Amino acid sequence: MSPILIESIQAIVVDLPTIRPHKLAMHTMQRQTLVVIRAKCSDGLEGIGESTTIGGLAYGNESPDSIKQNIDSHLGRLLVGQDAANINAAMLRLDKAAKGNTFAKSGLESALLDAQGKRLGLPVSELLGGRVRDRLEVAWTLASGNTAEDIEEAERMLDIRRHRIFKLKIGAGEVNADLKHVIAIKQALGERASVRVDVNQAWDESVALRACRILGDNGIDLIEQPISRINRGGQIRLNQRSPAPIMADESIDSVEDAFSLAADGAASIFALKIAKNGGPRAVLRTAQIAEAAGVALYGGTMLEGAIGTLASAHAFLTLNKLQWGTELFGPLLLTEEIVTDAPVYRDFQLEVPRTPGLGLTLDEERLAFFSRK
Ligand code: MUC
Ligand code: MG
Repeated sequence: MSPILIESIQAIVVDLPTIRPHKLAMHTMQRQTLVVIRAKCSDGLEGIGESTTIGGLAYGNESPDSIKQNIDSHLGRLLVGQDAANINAAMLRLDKAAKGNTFAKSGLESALLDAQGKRLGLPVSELLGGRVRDRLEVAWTLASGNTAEDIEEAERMLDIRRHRIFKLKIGAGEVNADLKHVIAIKQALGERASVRVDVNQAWDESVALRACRILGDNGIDLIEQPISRINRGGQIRLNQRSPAPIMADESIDSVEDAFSLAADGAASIFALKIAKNGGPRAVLRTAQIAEAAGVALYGGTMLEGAIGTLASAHAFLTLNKLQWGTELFGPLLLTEEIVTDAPVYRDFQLEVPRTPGLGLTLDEERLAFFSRK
């Protein structure tokens, strides 16, 4: 039987409005830009994937424009004519020809998995070995930048039973003001919620040592990426001294980074992101390293829309342990959808479909409307 071939790869830049500005240490998002991948195959099936980052080049070293350019000029061409059903061979071909580019590779890997799932009539979670859960706990990020507004938003989320874990984005402001903001929110919510912070590398070690102690002593459950990803010695010392656990996010730019962080004891929790490892299969390699090293896991996001969110979710469903839940709330930050059925959030959890592939269908009209011309 002749193999089913990949016939074309398309990368489409899509700009979508958000429910409010989303304030991070390095950037304030006024909208979100997705790169949607379409992989057409010779059996008539199409796989969809997503390669999304935050704030152009503010977050990492790929931007929506560079992702599209590199897929159009290099990565897509390498895949055309290849066996669509052999995802190992396809991704190996990309890895041999292109260093890094994990965001672009993640969208491509997701699209190939979606197509293969549709072909075999299996959800992507089953292609990845099988799910051990059907739903995922989902945190919400409070990032309006205003304490009273954030408390109001958290209360609303608790009332409607959508979230009971809150992540606060800090680091842009003066440290004492940030600490006051976080502690006020924790005091307002008390034991009804888990409150965590993400500093997005904004502090140096001297600030972080004091701040982590204060946060831990005030009931903050987790501290994400307090200092630069480059300062490995500082990360190790903080991991030993902070009363609240330290999570690595930006420090993991590849599966190899995960290994060296684990070997050095530089974090006790890893944020798993398909975009930073090169896809749903690649992120599971980082998870396996963590599990072997006794590092706990959290299902992270790059604030992807429905496609990237479900590609992540299918992978996270297969993990033995996901001690810290997930933050797969990206679609809830957007006011518009480009798929026909939005992901379902209920009772603090995301429900992941059991339909073939990722379980999503593009809404062609909405996609055309929001695509960058
Ligand atoms: C990050 O650094 O974790 C994830 C949730 C959120 O609000 O921002 C992202 C990025
Ligand atoms: Mg983070």
